Amino acid sequence: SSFYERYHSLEDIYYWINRTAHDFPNTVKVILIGSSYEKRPLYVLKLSMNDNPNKKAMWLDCGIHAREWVSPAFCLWFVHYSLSFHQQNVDITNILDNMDVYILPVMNPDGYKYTWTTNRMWRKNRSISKSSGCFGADLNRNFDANWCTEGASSNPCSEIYCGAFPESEPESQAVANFLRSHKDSIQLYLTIHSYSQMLLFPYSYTLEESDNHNDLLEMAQEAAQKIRRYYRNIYRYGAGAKTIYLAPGGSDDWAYNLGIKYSFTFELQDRGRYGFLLPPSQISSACNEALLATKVIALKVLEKT
Ligand code: 0X9
Ligand code: ZN
Repeated sequence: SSFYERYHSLEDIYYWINRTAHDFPNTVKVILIGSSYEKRPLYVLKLSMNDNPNKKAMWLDCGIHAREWVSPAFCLWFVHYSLSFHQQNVDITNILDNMDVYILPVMNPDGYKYTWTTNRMWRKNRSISKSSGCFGADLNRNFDANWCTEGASSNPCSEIYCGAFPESEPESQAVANFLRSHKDSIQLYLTIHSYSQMLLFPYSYTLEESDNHNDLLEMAQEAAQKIRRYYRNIYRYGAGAKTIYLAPGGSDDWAYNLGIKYSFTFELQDRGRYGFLLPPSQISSACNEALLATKVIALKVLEKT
């Protein structure tokens, strides 16, 4: 199997980031956007195919939740595909020629490391709550979007602990700061999770529909249809709160309210047979599906903006 059909340790991913930037000096830049609770760097790769940079951009993050290993695998897959098939595949060429892409391969490096060394099923980051002695806040409950209401927990020992206050965690704060300072160029926010095979969009913190609900629905539907047609796999789609559950403080809803009107959470394979323990032999099909959905949605954003 190739490098991209395996899971990689955090150290390998840092090495890969460095090597990728080194191998493609004209198109890949590494941006340090902050550091984790345990002081690991949070690196974003910027793919920019033109000499004069695009005004439009999209953001892609992976690995908010530590145990969802196929998520960082997708970020690596996407970067590799983009660098290999620009000028070969019309869709990725069109996307990269018209928007810059920011990729954060591992938003939660401390948690990811912990799943490799100590507890494969860890979800949260690794900040300690002194009062309880429990570790970790759920970074996807820590954003300032109806923070810590129904669907999150204020108990530091819970798997869905919202943190002490919005953006209390250095990982979510780094992402929020970067998006705030680039919100005029970024039109599409994409965040990758697993598992359950869903294409979700705002809102997740309320049952109310977003302003451009029908646009988002149409985009997710086309992506799901293409996955069904080309890969014979079923993805559900819809607003988060109505499709899975109410869950406030998520990055997708926060990015949407910031003004990034195309905002999606992908839940990749599978539907529960292996769950978070998706075998490496399924990485390629999981990533190809997610890549197809990413292309469909990014191309639609280019049409609409
Ligand atoms: O609950 C979550 O954070 C996500 N599901 S997961 O199983 N990967 O944990 C869904 C996130 C959907 N979006 C928001 N809740 N904002
Ligand atoms: Zn997740």
